Amino acid sequence: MQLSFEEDALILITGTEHLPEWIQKNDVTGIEDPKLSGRLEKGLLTFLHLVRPAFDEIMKLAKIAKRNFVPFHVLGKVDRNNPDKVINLKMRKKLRRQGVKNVYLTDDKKGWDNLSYSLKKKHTRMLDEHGPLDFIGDVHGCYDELTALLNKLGYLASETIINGSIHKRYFHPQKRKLVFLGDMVDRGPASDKVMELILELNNQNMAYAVLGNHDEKFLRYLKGNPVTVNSGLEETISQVEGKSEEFKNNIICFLKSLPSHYVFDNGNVVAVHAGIREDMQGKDSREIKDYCVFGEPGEKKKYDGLPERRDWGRNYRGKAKVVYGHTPVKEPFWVNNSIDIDSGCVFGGKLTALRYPENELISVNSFDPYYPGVDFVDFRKEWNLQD
Ligand SMILES: [Mn+2]
Repeated sequence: MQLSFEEDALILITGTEHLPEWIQKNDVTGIEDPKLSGRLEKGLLTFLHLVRPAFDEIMKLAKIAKRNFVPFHVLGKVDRNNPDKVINLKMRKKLRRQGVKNVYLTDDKKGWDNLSYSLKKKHTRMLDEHGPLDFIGDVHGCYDELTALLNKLGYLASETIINGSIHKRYFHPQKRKLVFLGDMVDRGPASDKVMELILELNNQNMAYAVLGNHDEKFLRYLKGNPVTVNSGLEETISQVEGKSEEFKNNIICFLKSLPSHYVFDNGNVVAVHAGIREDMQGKDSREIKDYCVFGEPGEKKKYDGLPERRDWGRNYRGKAKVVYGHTPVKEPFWVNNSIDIDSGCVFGGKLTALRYPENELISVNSFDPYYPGVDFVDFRKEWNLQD
């Protein structure tokens, strides 16, 4: 039988004195090993071997896994003739009741010896994608500015006519690729055309995208879930009204497939909408998704009563460069190896791209303040930083 683990899982092997041969010894660590927490923080596959753990001990491990945002599995070899107090077949139910979903217990000796496992690749880890990459901040339906920016960045399109219809193929002479930082829709004049273009670029393996809070809400709307139609969603709805079901379904599929963030280039650069801590990079969980898409949960409230969620960069100490958007700033803002490149195009600012690895900023001024009245944030002033 073949089991399947996530690349960053913590797996408890129990009920047996000897580690099975199908486990890579390099991936095994002890509960007292000081390296354990480092491994979990980095999201490395980790096997832990405890012969007869107490139930509380297993629950403690489940908590540690949760704190590190990694999946937890319990693999146990059970001896039917010698029922153990803790490791027995009844334990499965008990663990599942406590929220440990991945429990594999067997009393089949042969089956145990012949187990094997495969690893599920984390879709947030794109370590082999070395670029060069062009990160683009919140587009918010600004189609004309987007095409102008792609032009300025050197993207070209060739047109061929197949069966009477025009097919556009995009390419960049330097083989560059695009990374959209979320909030592709809402507020602006042509979210429909922006989505159409990004879907096409993605189809042609020319573009990645991560999910933004506006995209997430638009997805919920398209799926027919109840949403409050405000903050520019009304524009997007009117723009996709009357479009084909196929087009809307393609958007649903695309948005559903978007990860909370991407880690590129051997872990050197991270793309995310609102922000991300170092210990979350390359993993995924409900909590990480919320953090990446909506920002750091905070106590401080904005004027409209919604939580203020933008302080994460101030405390960021990670090695990876983090490129993000979400909070409109007059000028892209570097702090602690992170950069906010949402320069508020839809509010009358500009649409900005960061070229990686060059670290060069390229932007196009907004053609029209489509959605005026939003305050640009000045992090320098807000955090009392020196120039
Ligand atoms: Mn946003």
